[in-house]
Parts: sequence; C-alpha cells; structure tokens
Amino acid sequence: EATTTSEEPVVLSRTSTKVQPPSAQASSRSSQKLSSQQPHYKWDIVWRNVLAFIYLHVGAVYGLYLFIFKCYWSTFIWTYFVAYFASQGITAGAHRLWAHRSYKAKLPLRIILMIAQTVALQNHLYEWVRDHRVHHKFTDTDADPHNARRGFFFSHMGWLMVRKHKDVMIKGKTVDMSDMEEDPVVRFQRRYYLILTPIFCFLIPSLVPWYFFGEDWWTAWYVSAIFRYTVSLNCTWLVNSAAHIWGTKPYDKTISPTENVHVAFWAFGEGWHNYHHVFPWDYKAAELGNYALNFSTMTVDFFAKIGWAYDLKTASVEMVRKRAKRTGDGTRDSNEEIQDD
Ligand code: ST9
Ligand code: ZN
Ligand code: ZN
Repeated sequence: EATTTSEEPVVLSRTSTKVQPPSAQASSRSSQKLSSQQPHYKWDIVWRNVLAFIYLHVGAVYGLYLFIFKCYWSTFIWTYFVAYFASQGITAGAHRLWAHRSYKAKLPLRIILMIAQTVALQNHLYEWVRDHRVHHKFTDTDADPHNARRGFFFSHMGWLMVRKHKDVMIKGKTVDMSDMEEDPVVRFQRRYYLILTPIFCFLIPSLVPWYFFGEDWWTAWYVSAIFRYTVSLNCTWLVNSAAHIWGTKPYDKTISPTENVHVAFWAFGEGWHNYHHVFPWDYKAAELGNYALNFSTMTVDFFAKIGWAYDLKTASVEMVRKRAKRTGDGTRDSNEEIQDD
C-alpha cells in the first residue's frame, strides 16, 4: 500500500509534462535541463511583496554585520535558538507532519509545532500545506506553485512576488485538504494568523534580547527578527530551487529533485529531495537517519520517545534498493554498505 502512495507524485509529475511533444520530452529528460523550451510567462508583479523582500534582504545584510561584530553573546545564542525552533515548525511540523502525514502527533506537540511554524512566517499551515501538496502532485509543471522549470529565481523566491499561474488554482483544487480543515490547531492558527504572526515572528524574538539581556532595541530587531527571518526563508527556499537543480538522483533520475548535501545542512535535513519526492511519506525525508545532516529527524525521534509522536512511517531498505535499481541514476550503490546498517 505504501509503495503505491509513494509512486503517485512521481508518475503524475512525469505525465503532466505532456504539453511538450514526446520527442522534446525525451530530449529534455535525457539532458535533464529544466529551463529549455521556456514558454512565455506573464509576470504579474505584486509590488508589496517585492518591497517587503527588498527591505528584508537589505536589513539582513545590516543584521549580519551586527550579528558578527556588535550584538551580545546572549543575543547571538538566542537568535540561533529562535531560528532552530522556527525551522522545526517548518520541517517536523508543516512539512513532515501536516503536508505529508508521515507520522502522527498528540495535541501538545501539534501546538508547539504550530507556534514554531508561526515564528517562521511562511504563510499559515493551511496555505503552506496546500501549496506543498500541489507542488508534489504537479512537480515541474505550471500547476506547481514554484515550478523549477521557470528557473532558479522563480522557484527560489520569484513565485512569492507574482500572481500564481491559473493552473495552480485550477489543478490545486484537486488536492484533498479535508484533514487540515478538521484539525483545530490548524483552524485556530489560520483564524488568528494576522495577530499571531507579528507577535511570534517579530515582537517576541526582538523583545527578549532587549528586555532580558539589555541589548539595544535596534540591534535586537535587525539581528533576532530581520536577519534571522531572512536567512531562514532563504534556507527553506533552497529546497525548491537548488535541490531541484543541482545534485544526484539515486532514486529517480526522471524527476528534477536532487540529493543536495549543502541544502540538507542549511535546511535542517530537507535537502535529500530526490528521495523525498519518491518516498514523501517517510518521516525522515531521507534514506539515512543521520542526525548531523537531519536535525528534524532527531526532533521527531525525540518526541516519539516521550510518546507525543507516533505511527512514524519509513521505507524499508529493500523497498528503497529496488526502486533505486529500477529508476535511479546509479549513484546510490556506492553508499550501499552504510545505508544497509
Ligand atoms: C514562504 C513559503 O516562504 C515557503 C514555502 C517553501 C516550501 C518548501 C518546501 C520544501 C520542504 C521543506 C523545507 C523546510 C526547510 C526549513 C529550513 C528552515 C531554516 N491550490 O495565494 P493567492 C487559490 S511564504 C489550490 O492569494 P495570488 C485559493 O482559492 C513567505 N488553490 O494567489 C486562494 O484563495 P484562498 C511569506 C489555490 O493572488 C486563491 O487562489 N509570504 C492554491 O496569485 C488566491 O491565492 C509571502 O511572501 C493552491 N496551491 O497571489 C507571500 N493557491 O487562499 C505570501 C492559491 O483564500 N503570498 N489558490 O483559499 C502572497 O502574497 C500571494 O500568495 C502571492 C500570489 C502574491 C504569492
Ligand atoms: Zn520539491
Ligand atoms: Zn514534501
């Protein structure tokens, strides 16, 4: 049963390239270049978002300077802690729990992860999960909100600065969201998102260093709020851009997602993206349970130990080996011994 689910997104992403003639499809697949034969796209720019991202990135450069040369050690450590907490709201929460249901979580854990996901400010859970499920179902097509065929910039952050392609809305309606509609934690966050976001993403992160450590407010704002938020956003976006362009494809060579160790490092374990697109229901989002390059697996394992996370789903070595042999690019074999342990 599990295998069938895992193959679905892959099959869909392949068939949905049918806008191209079969010959073009074959050649673009074999050269594995995504940006060839670009159709013409209308960029309906949302200037409010463009201005917000300019402010965030200019502010983040200044924040980086303060982070390295000026802020207190306590602010430095606090900022890292906030970034880490927020990242788990995205990886262990929005991604592995809610979007893919790769494990189940009791109410207290769902509340913690919802708060952490609010600190990350990447849209409320319902919207995040809807876009992400649509991304998996229609990978690399116009219905994919951050379609990697439209280039690095679009899949990284450009997609958040323009109106969505109509296919995202039309085909997106085919994705089942009933589980999200039923979750009271998700409903609460969606309802109060505009109040929760400024408090959890900006005010608490910057008020703590000011109030408790005596940091000046200006430094606290640019380091713990603006710099931390902007870096976290870029780390997340790398999964949609870099990990759909550069890296190996040990599990399925016909799709764009790749295994990218650099992204895995910066995105707390979410760079094993070729594996993830083939086995999206695996709570590790990777074949290896290696904590060093997958802190998010450590988080889920920790909560499983205390009983707050349960029904963790993972693919067997045999299942992975078979799939890699059938559709992979051959790069998995060299790691076979390590991965078999
Ligand atoms: C952000 C999100 O950064 C990042 C997500 C990354 C995901 C990565 C995943 C990889 C794995 C995890 C990695 C973790 C790594 C962690 C590391 C941490 C260190 N399906 O959107 P609207 C319909 S957000 C079905 O307004 P526009 C729907 O009816 C950053 N239907 O479209 C909707 O109405 P409603 C902060 C859909 O007008 C209606 O269309 N946020 C779908 O074209 C209108 O939707 C921002 O910067 C769908 N998928 O506007 C920008 N989508 O919602 C926030 C839409 O009422 N967004 N519909 O049901 C916006 O401003 C706008 O959405 C827009 C498009 C301008 C981008
Ligand atoms: Zn992807
Ligand atoms: Zn995913």
